[in-house]
Formats: sequence, structure tokens, C-alpha cells
Amino acid sequence: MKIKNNLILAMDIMELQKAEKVCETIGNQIDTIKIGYPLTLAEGIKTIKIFKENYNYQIICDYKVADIPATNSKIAEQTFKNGADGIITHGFVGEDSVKACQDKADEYNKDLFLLTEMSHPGAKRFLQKDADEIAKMGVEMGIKNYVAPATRINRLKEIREIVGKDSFIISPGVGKQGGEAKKTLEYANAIIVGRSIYESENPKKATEDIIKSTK
Ligand code: 3DU
Repeated sequence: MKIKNNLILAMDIMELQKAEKVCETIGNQIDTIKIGYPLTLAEGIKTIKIFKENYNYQIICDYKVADIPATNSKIAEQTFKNGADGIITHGFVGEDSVKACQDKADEYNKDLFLLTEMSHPGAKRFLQKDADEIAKMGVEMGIKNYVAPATRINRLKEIREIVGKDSFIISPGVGKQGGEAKKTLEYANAIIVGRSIYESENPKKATEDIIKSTK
């Protein structure tokens, strides 16, 4: 996936009107947003189409899919049927569950992003131990897109080493969670930023500043 300015906006605003206002303010500095449960549960899956049609954005659905294969397949089907360009799936559930999402992504000719290690402190206790194995599984499965943390650059670097230079890594945790944009982009192809933009008094300037800081 090609991502303008290597920046994905995490659209976790729970009111569509407010979310659209942020998009109008930011203008064409970005071309990709990430929608997760906050907006989807508040306003429905129709939000995917609204952002695609009104702003021509690429949409990555951060549904952190983590169920049995049969259920994963249904979740991915609904996600792609409703217009998503990509879906984020958890890796800890294992190869068969991930493959169910991968098959749907292939069927729709869209992207699957495999979540390896998460960015928050709690991820250290369980997920971190297996994150390298999750990344290795992704490589074995031929997965090209990954999610890895901006909050622990050493871990991001290690995951990059496992998935290789030709894989595409998107990285959350820049800004509010403490990660730095420029450092993160040494190892990731794009950063994911939410609150530092949409909670800012001036989302346009916040976006400009983040983009400038990456140059
Ligand atoms: O912390 P921010 O407000 O910039 O938002 C980060 C987004 O990325 C948010 O949607 C969160 O759910 C998602 N995310 C992580 O923060 C960390 C992960 O490991 C995976 C996804």
C-alpha cells in the first residue's frame, strides 16, 4: 500500500460529524485513515464507504481480528464487502485463524496487516514473548504487511529484521504514547497517529508538524 506522507490517521473519534470535520480541516495531507471499533461501533460500518466516497481515503480497518478461522473469515468478508482496503488481524491466534483473513484479503485483492507486538505497556507481559514467532509465522505465510510498535524502537527494529526490508510495516504509538515519528520511520514504512492529531486544537497544524518532523 502506498501511503501519502507515510502517515495514517487513527480515526478513533466516536462521532462521524466530528470525524469528518477533522478530515476537512486536514485536507489532502493524508490519504489513509485507520478505523477501529470506537468509530465502527458508534456509527456503523457504513463509515468506511463515507470516508472513501467523501475524501477518497484508503481505509485500514483495525478490527484486530482474533477468533477461530470460521469467524475470522466472516469478519473479514464483512470488512472487505463494505469497502475496506486493509484489515488488521492478530497473530497470536495462530496460522489457521490468520489464514482465514489472508484468504479473504486475497479474494478481494486487498491487504492483510499482521499485528505482531502491541505498543502499550501491558503488551510486555504476554504478547512480547511471542511477537518474534508471530512475525516469523507471517513470513512463512507470505504476508507482506505488519503492525509493530513505535513505543519500543528496539522491538520494532527486531521485527523489521525478521520480516525483511521488502515487507511493509505500519507503526502505532507515535505522539500520545511516547513514540517519535522520525525514529519510527527508520524501521517502519508508515506511522499511525491518532490523538496527537484529532485531539489537537489545530489538527491541520498538528498534521503538518508531524510530517515536517519526519523529514
Ligand atoms: O495513541 P493514538 O491516539 O495515536 O492512537 C493509536 C492507534 O493505534 C489507536 O487506534 C490504537 O487502537 C491503535 N493501536 C495501537 O495504539 C497499538 C497497537 O499495538 C495496535 C493498534
